[in-house]
Amino acid sequence: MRTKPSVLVARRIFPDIVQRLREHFEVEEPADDEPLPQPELIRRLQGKAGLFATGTELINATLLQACPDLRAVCLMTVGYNNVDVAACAAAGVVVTNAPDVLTETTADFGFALLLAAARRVTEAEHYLRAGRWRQWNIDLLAGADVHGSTLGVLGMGRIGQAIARRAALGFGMQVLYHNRSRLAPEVEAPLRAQWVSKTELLRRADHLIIVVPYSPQAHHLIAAPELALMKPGATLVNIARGGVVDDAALAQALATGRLAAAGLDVFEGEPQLNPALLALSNVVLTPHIASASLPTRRAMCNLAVDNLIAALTGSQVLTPLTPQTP
Ligand code: 8YV
Repeated sequence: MRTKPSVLVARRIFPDIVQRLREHFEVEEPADDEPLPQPELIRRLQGKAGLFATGTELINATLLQACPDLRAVCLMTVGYNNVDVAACAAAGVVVTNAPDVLTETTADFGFALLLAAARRVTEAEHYLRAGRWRQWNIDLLAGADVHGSTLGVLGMGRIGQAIARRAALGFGMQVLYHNRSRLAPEVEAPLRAQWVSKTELLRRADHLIIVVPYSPQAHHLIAAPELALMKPGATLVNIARGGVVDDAALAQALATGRLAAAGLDVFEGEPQLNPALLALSNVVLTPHIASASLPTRRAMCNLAVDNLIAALTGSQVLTPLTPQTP
């Protein structure tokens, strides 16, 4: 009998998804649900042909050199800034991510943060729970309108486009976007979105939502100089990656009232947070859950499993990041 290839599942996932993996592979599950530091990851990957990765594992040349049996790294995330894709390609290791399956769920959450920040939803709840609601006031917790305002989308990939559709069609917003490359006219037109320079985007947006992938070039793409260009009283939402926004500069802009509010799902150095953010009431903070609906998390896992099966049986993977051999 042929032995099944071995795969490592980096973090705890749904039991039935592990069961699916067991139909094809010898599976090692994590002993606990802690992120694996690279030396431990390397130790566990010895003799493994595949890795089911969850987005926080560091996959670089050091790991590849130390794990000669590794043939596939299949991420359940769309972001892959934790993986040196070029080094994997050079080592003959297939890398896949999980685009598309999380687009709409993540766009929903971007809107949830935008609405919560602009309309002061969590601040209002804290106020009420603290027993501070005594009477009606004309401007009690009054915020900014979302409908009919101007939305700036920084990064116009799949998730940016899903947000633009919601904004234009559902909320009657004017949508401006900035991306390194302008969308093709046939993609742009149904979104009713207009490409502008980054400076114009910052100057004109009532609400700015950040959806660019992280890369060293995107580090602190929004820092003090960019925040200074934004409209006084604007809202900022970050569902991209920690590090794209300079959190200290943002906290400062929120503390002075230069920006009215922010909604943040990702942070520099997460799960640690800049304490200045925690001290503010005009920021909605969530623990990197933009893709976290149960159906979507399951779809992300299943796509990673489909990719692992394809990669380790010599078929074409569904969503490759490394070049595929024809
Ligand atoms: C993940 C994400 O949950 O897919 C991504 O890139 O940011 C999220 O969907 C997160 O990366 C888990 O680490």
